[in-house]
Amino acid sequence: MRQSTLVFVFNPKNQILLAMKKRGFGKDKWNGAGGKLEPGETIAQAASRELFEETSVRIGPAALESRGVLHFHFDGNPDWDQDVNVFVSYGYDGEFEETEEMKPQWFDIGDIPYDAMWEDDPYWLPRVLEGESVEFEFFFGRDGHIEEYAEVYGEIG
Ligand code: 6U4
Repeated sequence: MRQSTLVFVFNPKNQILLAMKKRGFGKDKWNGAGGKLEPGETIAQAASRELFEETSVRIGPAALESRGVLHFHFDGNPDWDQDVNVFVSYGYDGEFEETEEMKPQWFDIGDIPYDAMWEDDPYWLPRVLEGESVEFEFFFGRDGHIEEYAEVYGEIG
């Protein structure tokens, strides 16, 4: 399946950086930064590059902690199917800036705008916030809502 990335950065005030997607897939949703891999990249390199392109902050691939993978299936749109590799980072240098693609903003951990995020996020993001690694399968129906989901148990790298 197509590999994609998603990065959540935290600041010393224990706030999470979310960004409003301004165009394309997931438009008008708050989410971490991320996107597809380019040829020759590792997953962590793609995560680092997408974070920079979307928020103007550079966090090197080695400073991104892997927190699992989410397998998404979209009924009727198999070209949207993707394995989203989740990363977190607790350190960064510089200022997050709005870009063509995303508008970043800090949120208190207790104030995450789940209503304006992907419908799957409440299933796994709280677990990532607790320090866990997660693996799930999500099946979205043609109406854009989750039809079925399952946690995948096993070794997570
Ligand atoms: P390009 O072609 O670069 O403009 P890009 O903006 O990179 O596309 P895409 O499709 O590569 O978008 O990445 C989609 C982003 O949305 C990735 O960070 C993964 C994330 N994502 C996809 N489905 C998701 C879902 N169901 N829940 C979620 N994040 C999801 O929380």
